[in-house]
Amino acid sequence: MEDNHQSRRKFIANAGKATLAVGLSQTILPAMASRFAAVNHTTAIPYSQQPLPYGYKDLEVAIDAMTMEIHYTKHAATYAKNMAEACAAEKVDTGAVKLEELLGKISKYSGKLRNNAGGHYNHELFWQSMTPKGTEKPSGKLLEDIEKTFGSFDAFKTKFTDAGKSRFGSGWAWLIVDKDHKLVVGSTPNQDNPLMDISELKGTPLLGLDVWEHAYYLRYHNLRPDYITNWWKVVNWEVVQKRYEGA
Ligand code: MN3
Repeated sequence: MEDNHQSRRKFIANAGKATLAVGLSQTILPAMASRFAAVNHTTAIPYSQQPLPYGYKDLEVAIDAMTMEIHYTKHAATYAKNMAEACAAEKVDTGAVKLEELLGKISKYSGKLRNNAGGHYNHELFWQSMTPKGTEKPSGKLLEDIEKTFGSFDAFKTKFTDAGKSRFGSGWAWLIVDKDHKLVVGSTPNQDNPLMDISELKGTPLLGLDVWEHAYYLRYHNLRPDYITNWWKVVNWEVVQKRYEGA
């Protein structure tokens, strides 16, 4: 079982490298790319929308297939497209400046770039942070530090859930590592995020939750707290742990 898992991971990693190397992701390998997307969770998020690492219906325990499809193909795709337009118009050299660096000096750019680069980054992080094989909690150093910082894992969950519930209007709830390498829970409005120089909450995102109505309205209607409660079932703690190790 473990061997299968290992070799599948290796295959996924290699398939991803090959796909990137020859640029086939948009041409002859779309099905493969969407099923075996290679995601290096500790490196930068690219400027283009990446294939989902699961199918639209695979997170049904928390998010319905139609919401996933519309969210990914319409909302998130539009952020990526508008970000590209704004980068071109504002002469951002996307080959030289990482998306994370751009967000760090976003106050120098337009509102269009702020909203759409934020939207793109946030959604890419969000898709990676979920899995059909969600585990109840992380392990190792991350779990230890969460317990140390917030008192217990349940206390952390409550704090994060409250951050999402109480974010007025649209926005995101976050678990981040701040500049002193402390774990912090908070939220940001609209498509802002903790990498932005204009953000009150500042640090490296480990886990982000989209609390815009488009993320849950079809199934949960006005019941944002129910959406958050179910969302915990699909959190990819393995990915969050890797981000923590790399932060
Ligand atoms: Mn969204």
